[in-house]
Amino acid sequence: MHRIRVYQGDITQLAVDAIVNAANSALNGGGGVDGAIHRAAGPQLMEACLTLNGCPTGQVKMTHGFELPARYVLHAVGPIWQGGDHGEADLLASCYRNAMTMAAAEQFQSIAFPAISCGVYRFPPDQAVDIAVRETVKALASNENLEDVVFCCFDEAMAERYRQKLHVPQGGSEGEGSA
Ligand code: AR6
Repeated sequence: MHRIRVYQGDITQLAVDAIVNAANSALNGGGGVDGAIHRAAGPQLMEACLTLNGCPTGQVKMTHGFELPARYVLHAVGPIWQGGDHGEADLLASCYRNAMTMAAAEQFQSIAFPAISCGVYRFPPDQAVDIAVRETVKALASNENLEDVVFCCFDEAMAERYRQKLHVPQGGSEGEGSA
């Protein structure tokens, strides 16, 4: 049975088939979750990323996880929020869709997403959570293999947004989604 859950903490600690990175289009590292993933994965991750010739916004490219507990990293490039009329919602949806398509192709059983674009790229979090949940639920309907989809949030406020959207009891650190 498919499970969607909310986890508050550091995505680099999760032993899943793939964690998703909120990368930039040069795939050359940065701050936020991207920086944390590169630090935890070790220098081989940067070497691997720099062979990929970047990644357009809305697209996803895959590397190994190297020293991470996760086997793979799906580098997704979210849109920079520019007011909402520059295709930001579609581009963010495309990140989730493409990551879920890749997870299906690779027959992953587990995947963890950070809140793509919700940090320095300033995407409004409520709208981002709507998009993340909508696209993953849609993709799960045609994926028999994926058993564990984790929305990993660094901070409590963001975790609570996902719990509300997924109807997980308030304050629960983890739980089943019913969206
Ligand atoms: N685990 C889980 N979530 C995290 C972690 C972590 N270790 N660290 C931060 N977050 P951001 P963006 C949350 O800024 O907005 C980079 O420099 C954070 O609280 O990492 O897509 C890239 O190179 C927030 O909710 O990503 C790009 O240039 C969410 O992750 C740019 O930032 C995303 O925040 C991408 O910006």
